[in-house]
Amino acid sequence: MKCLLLIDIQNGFCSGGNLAVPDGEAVVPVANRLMAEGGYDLIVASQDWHPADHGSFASQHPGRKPFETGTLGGRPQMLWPDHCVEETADADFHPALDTARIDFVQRKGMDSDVDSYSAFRDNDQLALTGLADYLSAKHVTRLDICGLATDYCVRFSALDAKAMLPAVNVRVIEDACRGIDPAGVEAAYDAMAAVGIGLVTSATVLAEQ
Ligand code: VGL
Ligand code: ZN
Repeated sequence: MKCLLLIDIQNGFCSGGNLAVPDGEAVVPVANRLMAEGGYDLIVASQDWHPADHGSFASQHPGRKPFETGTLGGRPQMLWPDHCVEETADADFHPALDTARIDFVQRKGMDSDVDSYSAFRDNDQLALTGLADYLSAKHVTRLDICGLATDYCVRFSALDAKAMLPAVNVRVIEDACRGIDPAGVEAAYDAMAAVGIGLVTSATVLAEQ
């Protein structure tokens, strides 16, 4: 079973969103083409889905500003602008994303007391979302990952996929990802390569058909 995992292709991470990733919406047509022509048996999308008082928001830390480092649950935490608040337009998938092709949506980040970059588990690695069990039950053997943001949720989702599903061939589709910080993107790709996550382009994936 070949699965495509789309990470957080939401309004909040695209132009006009509360935590806009530079050029974030550029991943939408690539993701749509991959869903339509990539030969996937299963398509899963993650959705950052925070309560309005989420502890990763700078607004919850008096005197602190977005993009400063604070603490959450005793761990260093990048403080973000309020983003992807549940049931708001910021948390919706980008309107041009072909959501009719998505088989399963994995929400994450609902616990105010811990952030969850990965679609598989919280940043403290305690609570699991259940996505690893879901993919195992579907007998997924190849997992291709793309979306937003390369240096946060794509990075930690890919690393967790590799760690939690050791039998699965995990790849990241680079031209279907965009990141927040160029140095962070480079570090993310280095960390992925170091554990054997394949880096491919959508052209390579489409040519496999
Ligand atoms: C993300 C920061 C905070 C992401 C989510 O989707 O990469 N980044 N929440
Ligand atoms: Zn978030």
